[in-house]
Amino acid sequence: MTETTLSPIDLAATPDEILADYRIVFRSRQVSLISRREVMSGKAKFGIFGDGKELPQIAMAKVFEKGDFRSGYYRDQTFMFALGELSTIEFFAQLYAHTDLEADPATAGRSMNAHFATRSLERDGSWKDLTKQFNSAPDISPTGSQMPRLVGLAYASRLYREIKELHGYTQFSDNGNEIAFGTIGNAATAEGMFWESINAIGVLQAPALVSIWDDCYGISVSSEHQLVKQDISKLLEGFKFDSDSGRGYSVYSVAGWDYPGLIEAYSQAEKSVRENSIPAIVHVYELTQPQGHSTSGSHERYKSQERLDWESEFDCLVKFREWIISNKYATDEQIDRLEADEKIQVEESRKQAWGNFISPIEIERDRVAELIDDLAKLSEFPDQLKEIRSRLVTMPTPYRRDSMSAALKALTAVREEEIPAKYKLLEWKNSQFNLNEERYSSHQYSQSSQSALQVPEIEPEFSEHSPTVYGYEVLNALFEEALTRDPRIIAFGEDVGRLGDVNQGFRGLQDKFGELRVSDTGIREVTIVGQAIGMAMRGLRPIAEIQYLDYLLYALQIMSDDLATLQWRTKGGAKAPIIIRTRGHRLEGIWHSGSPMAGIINLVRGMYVIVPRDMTRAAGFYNTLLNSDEPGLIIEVLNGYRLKEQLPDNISEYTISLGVPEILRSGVDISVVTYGASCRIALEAAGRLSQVGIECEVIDVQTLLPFDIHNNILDSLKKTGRIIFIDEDVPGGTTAYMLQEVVEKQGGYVWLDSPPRTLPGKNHRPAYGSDGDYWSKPSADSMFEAIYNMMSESNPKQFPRYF
Ligand SMILES: Cc1ncc(C[n+]2csc(CCOP(=O)(O)OP(=O)(O)O)c2C)c(N)n1
Repeated sequence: MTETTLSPIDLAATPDEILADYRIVFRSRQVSLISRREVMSGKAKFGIFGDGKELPQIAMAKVFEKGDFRSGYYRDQTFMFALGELSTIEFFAQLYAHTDLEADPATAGRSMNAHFATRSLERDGSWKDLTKQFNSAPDISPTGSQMPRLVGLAYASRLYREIKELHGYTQFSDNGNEIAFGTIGNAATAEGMFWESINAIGVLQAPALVSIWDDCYGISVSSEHQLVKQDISKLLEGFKFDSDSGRGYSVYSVAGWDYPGLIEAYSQAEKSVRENSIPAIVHVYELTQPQGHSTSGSHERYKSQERLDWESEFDCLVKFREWIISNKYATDEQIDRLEADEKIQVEESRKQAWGNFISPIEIERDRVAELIDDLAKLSEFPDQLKEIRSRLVTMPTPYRRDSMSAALKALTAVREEEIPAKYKLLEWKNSQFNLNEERYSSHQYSQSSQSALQVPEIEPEFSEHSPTVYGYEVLNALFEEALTRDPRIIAFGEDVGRLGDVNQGFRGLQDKFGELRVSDTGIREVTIVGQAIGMAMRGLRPIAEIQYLDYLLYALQIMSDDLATLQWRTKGGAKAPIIIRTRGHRLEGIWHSGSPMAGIINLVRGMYVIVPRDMTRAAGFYNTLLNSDEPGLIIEVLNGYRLKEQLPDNISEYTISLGVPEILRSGVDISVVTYGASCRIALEAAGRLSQVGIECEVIDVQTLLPFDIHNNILDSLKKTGRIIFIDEDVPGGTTAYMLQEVVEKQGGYVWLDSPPRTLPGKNHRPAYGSDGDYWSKPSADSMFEAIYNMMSESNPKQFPRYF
C-alpha cells in the first residue's frame, strides 16, 4: 500500500469545522450499521451502504456548488448528507421503501436503498431553478451507467457558456460555471462505457470531475481480475492533459483515509475544472468496505485475514479520528461525546422513519381486520373469516399486499352470500387498487401539461406554391426552422456536423448555426445517447442521431435503464426530453436493414417510439416531440430520403398526434395493419388484391408507443372482420405486439370472422442483396399470398386456391 503523494496542507479550517466533518462521517457510518441491522431483522429487504467511503465524499462536498450536478452511484450517502440533500430520516425511509414523496423525495420508494436524487421539477412537471440548488441525477443500479449521462451534464456547461443565445437561460446555468461530478467504483471502471465516457468528456473538454472510489474489489472480485496492472491511475496516464493538444485530464491519486490530502486533491481538481476548464479525475485508493459489499453476503468469505486487518487499521473513520486527536483538534472524550450524541440522533431518525412508514400500513390493516370482523358476524363461515383476520393481525411486519390478500380471501369466502359488509370490503379493495396504481405505476409518461399526448394537432398546409422536394429536403427545412426557433436545440451524432448526416437532413446547418449547435461526434452510440440525457437534464433539447437503427442496440441499455425509467423512477422528479433520431428498414444485409423493433419497444416503455412512413410525417412528429417534455425515438425510413414529397408551407408548425393510426386505403374485406417502410409495399399489394376482388383497408399505425389510443383499428376490424399484421421484425415480435393490442386489449377477438394473422420477416437477420431481401422480409408478393389465402379460407368459391 502506498502513501499519498500529496503533502498535508494548511487546512484553513477551524477545529469546529473539522469536528463537523467528523460528525457527518460518523453519522453516515452509524446509518450504515443500523440499516444493516434493519435488513437482518427483516424490516427492510436489502441494503447497500457507503461505509468505508465516507471521507473523500466530505472533501468532494466542499467543492460542490449550487448548480453543479452529481452523477454517481450507491456509495455516496455521505456526500448527500454533507450537502444537506439527504436526511437520515429520508435515508431510512428509502430503505423501508416508503412510497410517500415527502418521505423519500428521491424515488418515492420505487428504487432500492442508496439510489440518490434531487428533484429538478416542480410538482406540475415544470423546471425548478437548477442554479439555486445542489443537483443529483437520479441513480440507477447497473454499474457504470451513471457515466454516459455525465458526458452531457458536463458538456451542457460549455454550451451554456459558449452559445450566446443560451445566456438568457439563467434557470439552468450561471454562464456555464457548473461542474458535473461523477463517482464510480474501481471495478466498474472495467465497463466499456466508463472508457467511452472518459474519452468523450476528454474530446469535448467538458467540465467534469470524476471520482473513483477504489477499495480493490468489485463484490468478491479483486482488482487483478478487473484491470490491467490492477491500478486505474496507471491506466489513465494516457488521458493526462498536455498543452500541445490542449486536451486531457488533470489526474490526482490520493488515499481515502488522508483527510488533508483529500481536501487538497479536491481543491486542486475543482480549480482545474472550474477555472482552467480542464476536466479532472481523482483516484481515491485505499478505501475499505467495513460491512462488505451489501447485505447479501459477508466479505469474510473472500477477503484474507491480512486484508481484513488492514481494512480495520486503515478505515477512514478510524484514521480521521486518530488524525484529529494527534493534531489536537479534539480530545478522545470530546469525540466520544460527539459519537454518543450522534448514535442517539440516528436511532431517533430510524424510529421516526419506521413509524412514518408503518403507521399508515397498520391503519389500513386494522381497517381490513375490522371489515372482515363485520363480515364474520353475519356470514355462514365465521371461522374461516376469523382465521383470515387472525393471520393478518398477527403478522409482525404487515405489508399492504397482506391486507389486500386477506381482503381477497375474505371476499372469496363470502362470494355466495349477500351481506352488506361485503360491499364495504369490495369498495375498500377497489379504492386500494387506484391508490397503489398511483404509488407504483404513475409518471411512466409525463403527467404535465406538456405531455406529448397533449400537444394539439396542427394540420400540414399545402398550397399551389408548395414545392415538391426530396424527402431529406423536408427534414432539412424542418431542422433549419427548429434550430432557428429554439437555441436549446442541439443536434449531434456521427457525420451530423460537417457532412450534415449521411442522408443530408442537416446539410448546410453546421455552417449556418455553428459547430456547437450541429456537431459531429465520435463513433460512440452509448455516450451519444448519454450525452443527450445529461444535456436534457440541464434544460437543453438535444436531437441525438444514431446513424442506423441496427446500431441503436449499443445504446439500448442506457435508453432502457436510464432514459425510459427517468420520470417513473423519480415519480416525476426529473425529465430528459430528448429525441433520438435514427433510420432503418430496407437497406441491404444483416446490419443495415434490420428491424429489431420488438427488442426496442419492449425495453423502452417510458419513451415514445415513432415509425413514420415518410419524411412529411417524420417532420410532424419532430414538431410534436419538440413541443412536449418527453423523450422519443423517431425511426426514419431509409429509402425515403430520395423519394419526392410535397413540402408543407407550415413546416415548423404542423404536428401529428401520437397514437393515432392513419387509414391509407379504405377497404371492406380485411384490415392490413403495418407501419414504416412496409406501408408502401402493403399499398402495392392492396392494389393487386383489388384486381382480384379483395378490398384491403391499409392502416399505418404511425407510432408503436403509444399504440392506437382511440381504438381506430378496432373500428376498422368491426367493418372487415379480418385482420393481418405485417412488418419486418421477427416472428413473435412487433406483429405479435400489435395483435395483442388489437385482439386482446381492444377486444377485437369478438369481431373476427377469420383467425387473425401475422406476416413478419423471417426468424433470421435479413440476407444480403435483392433476393436476400425478398426471401427474408415480407414483399408485395408474400403479402398478396397471405391475404389471398385468408380470403380463400373463408370463401373458397370466390377465391379458389391456385398456389
Ligand atoms: C452492469 C452490472 N453488472 C453487475 C452488477 C452487480 N454488481 C453490483 S455492485 C458490483 C460491484 C461494483 O464494484 P465497484 O464498481 O468497485 O463498486 P463498489 O461496490 O466496490 O463500491 C456488481 C458486480 C450491476 N449492478 N450492474
